[in-house]
Amino acid sequence: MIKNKFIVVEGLEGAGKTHACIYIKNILYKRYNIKNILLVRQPGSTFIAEIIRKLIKKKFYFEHLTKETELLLMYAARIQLIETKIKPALKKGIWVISDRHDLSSIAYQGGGLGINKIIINQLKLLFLHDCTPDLTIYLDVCPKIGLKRVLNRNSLDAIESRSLEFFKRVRKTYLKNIKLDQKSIIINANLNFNIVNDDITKKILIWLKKQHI
Ligand code: Z5A
Repeated sequence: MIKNKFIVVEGLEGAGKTHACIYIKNILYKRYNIKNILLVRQPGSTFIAEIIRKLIKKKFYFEHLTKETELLLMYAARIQLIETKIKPALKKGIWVISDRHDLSSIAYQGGGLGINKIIINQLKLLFLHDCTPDLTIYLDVCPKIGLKRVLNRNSLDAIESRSLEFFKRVRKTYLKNIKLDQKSIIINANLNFNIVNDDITKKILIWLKKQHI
């Protein structure tokens, strides 16, 4: 019997995560006939977590959202999603593909906003327990390219409007952490869709083979 997995896709905005999640779902379905797949995004994917998502993305001109509040809101949304959807799905043998997970908090609130890593790791220890991904796919895009893609799509939200320096720190933190993670794959997401897709296909097929799937 094929054991279901928890796959996470990470990267800066405009890296192509949303597209990659759907693409990976199709690989699992078309090549392995895996139909039970839950696609989720963070923050979001439950009624309450989607409300938190709206709050985080909104620009407030009359009050400043502190970095600690932002971190705790991200975690609140994450815990809500894990407890109500991800864990129950994994228990039932359903595959889960998540657009972002806790590495986003390390990269954005840790690297980007400068919150001490010890605090973020404490939250991880307290609330995530064994809910760690079997595989993290990091789509590496340089901030200028990623933001340009997002700008072409719509106006920027509260986080997307931060400085280029902020996103450079986020990327640096991503790369530092992902290189230490044995269960990860790095994709060069600066290239065009076809090349990115081919790289994802090649690397995920190798990984699936190693999992005896
Ligand atoms: N956040 C956080 O700070 N801490 C946390 O713990 C968590 C999240 C969990 C979520 O907003 C925000 O929350 C995010 C981080 C923060 N904020 N920022 N900034 P979101 O979900 O709206 O943002 P996102 O996760 O970055 O999604 P995105 O902007 O939609 O990016 P994406 O999913 O990686 O890309 P996409 O939707 O697949 O593609 C974006 C556009 O680029 C689209 O028009 C594509 O056609 C184009 N694209 C993608 N790849 C390519 C290539 N290879 N070539 C050409 N064009 C491309």
